[in-house]
Amino acid sequence: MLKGGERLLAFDHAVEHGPDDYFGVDISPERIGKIARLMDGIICHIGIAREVRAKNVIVKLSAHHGMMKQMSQHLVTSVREASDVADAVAVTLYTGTPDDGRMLDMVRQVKDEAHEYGLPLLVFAYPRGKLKHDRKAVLYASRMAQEIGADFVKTYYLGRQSAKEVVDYSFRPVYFGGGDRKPLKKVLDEVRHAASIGAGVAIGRNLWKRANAEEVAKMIMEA
Ligand code: FBP
Repeated sequence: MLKGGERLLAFDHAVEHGPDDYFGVDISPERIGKIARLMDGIICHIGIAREVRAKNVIVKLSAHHGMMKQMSQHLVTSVREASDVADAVAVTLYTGTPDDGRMLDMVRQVKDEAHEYGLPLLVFAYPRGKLKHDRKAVLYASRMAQEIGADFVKTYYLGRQSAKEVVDYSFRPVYFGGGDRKPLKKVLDEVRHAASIGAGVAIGRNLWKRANAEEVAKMIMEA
């Protein structure tokens, strides 16, 4: 059961980003599952969720894919379908996009159904467009997600000051994403900092893209 503060593997990139992210990397469910089991759990889409076992399986119900013209997320999995394998469900809300009103409707629908099934809802609160990596936009999105009923929120780590602000203004557990490939020392520093302010992490590319991902997973768990 998710409590907050966990160190999770994020693996939705084969949907959200596409081959540019994973070409040449072993993303078999066997390898992804192995990495997830070294962590506190995994956030992934239903296809992978059916193939892996982990302490916490958080099924992402909404998707955007790299060939879509519009920055929007659409429901691709129902709560009922996810409930066979999920410990929690997740949707992404892209704030500041032309379609964000519809994504708010999606949050309402999913939240209602998830709670009927006794599943907590994690909202990826992600500003998009010019404000994608703007401190105030990240703070706004993550606080708003909680006020509209998210049980957990995940957003961008934009440095120590921003992360602290996000947590200070939160009344639900926060997870920070890992972001694009960066030096391992930086990843571990961010994990430590997140933990020091009571937040968890959900790390994707900085973990599964590394040839020594299993070793890195252990380092992240021990950091
Ligand atoms: P990363 O650690 O690879 O950034 O993964 C975390 C994550 O939240 C993924 O779940 C998601 O696909 C990605 O970040 C979103 O990143 P971006 O904003 O670059 O599309």
